[in-house]
Amino acid sequence: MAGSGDDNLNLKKLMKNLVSALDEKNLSVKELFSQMDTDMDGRISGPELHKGLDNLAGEYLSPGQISKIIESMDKDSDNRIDQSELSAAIEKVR
Ligand SMILES: [Ca+2]
Ligand SMILES: [Ca+2]
Repeated sequence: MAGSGDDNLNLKKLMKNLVSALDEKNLSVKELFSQMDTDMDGRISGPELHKGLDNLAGEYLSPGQISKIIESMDKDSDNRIDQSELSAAIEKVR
């Protein structure tokens, strides 16, 4: 039994979709970051990521999936994605 349910996330595929959305819109990582960081505190929080992925890549994800993405990118474990963490994650799929 797999039983992984809704939170079973293909992160690699998701990141690829995000990167192709970026390329399509001709956005740099910096521009992506500032579009997602709506309160401009220099970090992307769960709700900001949720909204950003929905807007940019058309990916509507569950809170559990969002936490997994943050976990996978978050190198300094502050539960937020900063610009270098985002760009490292994007470089990995390019
Ligand atoms: Ca923010
Ligand atoms: Ca972080």
